[in-house]
Amino acid sequence: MVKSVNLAIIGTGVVGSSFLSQLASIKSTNIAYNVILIARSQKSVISKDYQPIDLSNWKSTVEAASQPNLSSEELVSYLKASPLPVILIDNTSDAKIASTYTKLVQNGISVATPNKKAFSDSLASWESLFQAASQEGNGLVYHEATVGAGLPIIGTINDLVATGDEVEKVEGIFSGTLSYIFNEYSTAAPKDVKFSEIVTVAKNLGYTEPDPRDDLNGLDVARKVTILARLSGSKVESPTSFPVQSLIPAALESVESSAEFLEQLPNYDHELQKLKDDAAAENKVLRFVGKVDLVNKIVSVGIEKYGYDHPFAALKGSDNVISIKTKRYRNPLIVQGAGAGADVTAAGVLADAIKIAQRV
Ligand code: NHO
Repeated sequence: MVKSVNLAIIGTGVVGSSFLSQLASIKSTNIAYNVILIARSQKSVISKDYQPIDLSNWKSTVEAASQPNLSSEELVSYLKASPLPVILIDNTSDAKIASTYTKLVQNGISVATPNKKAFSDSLASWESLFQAASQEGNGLVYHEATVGAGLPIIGTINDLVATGDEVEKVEGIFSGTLSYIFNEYSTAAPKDVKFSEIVTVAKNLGYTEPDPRDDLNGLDVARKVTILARLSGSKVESPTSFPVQSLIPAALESVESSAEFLEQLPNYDHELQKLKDDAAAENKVLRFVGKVDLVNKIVSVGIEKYGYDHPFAALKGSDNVISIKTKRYRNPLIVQGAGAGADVTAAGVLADAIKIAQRV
């Protein structure tokens, strides 16, 4: 008999749309994935009798969504009454949805998500979520795509820890945007290019957030580092509880529009230029990295220098790279590849949903 699970999908934006396309073409012989709810920002398609929603024309189905979105309480009770095991797929960055995970999990509903909010806010909410997920009969929680999109980072660290290895140091480039900017800005072969020029190119290519300051402030990297630190055994309180270097010149923090910010950024190019020139004098490049040093108990996010022969110096495009040093891996284990983009992120979420479906 084919096993069946029900999926409730929240968010149909960049990642959510790619997730639905991948799900609609999935070739599974032993598990049927029935979608019972799809929620957009205001309206939902909800299968009241838990019969599968037809995904063959999912775009028009989603566009025609007419039911008001369920409140958190209504969502929990609707999913709890499902006759089949349920997985909630949260493809939003909504803190409110993230704050319902513990309740969902306590009611036997599993969660797969790229939404970093629930994993990088207070340590207390992380602990209560995973405490709930460890109880027999409760839902499971998978969040591979919260760091490095579809790259096997979180599953790898979880496996290392579960098999008794001890993580000593995690270090990496976790922002696709900042990876691109520094890979173009600071290179082994001399390149006469200004920081502000690269930021503008990245923005025009669509690599940055609508306001590039949301990439340059380092907070997205700090959230990812918080998650990795906690998985590795460090009780980091929050993404603001350790030093995070912002690449936004202090004077431009309160500039109103992103256009005005980009216009004024060239006035501050000399600040990073000096760092870049100093690094080049030592045969090194600059990279924007997150670090968790469990031996010396240091967590940080900011610019570091790496020799031309270091794996971080050879990075291309917007790739992510992570180096994990453990008791067993004296030479660090390195994972590298595309760490941003709709398809790889959605694939990370779908792979998590498949893993959950195999376990429930
Ligand atoms: P969108 O396109 O804004 O889509 C979110 C949708 O959810 C919107 O349509 C919004 O209306 C809807 N929504 C919000 N609240 C809702 C609610 N309560 N009910 C129903 N619908 C609601 O965002 P994305 O890009 O699709 O992102 C979705 C999630 O994936 C976010 O949590 C994001 O942080 C995460 N994520 C995205 C990416 C990416 O490539 N787009 C990545 C990782 C995680 O690998 C990526 C990455 O890290 C990129 C990063 N900028 C980098 O490294 O440089």
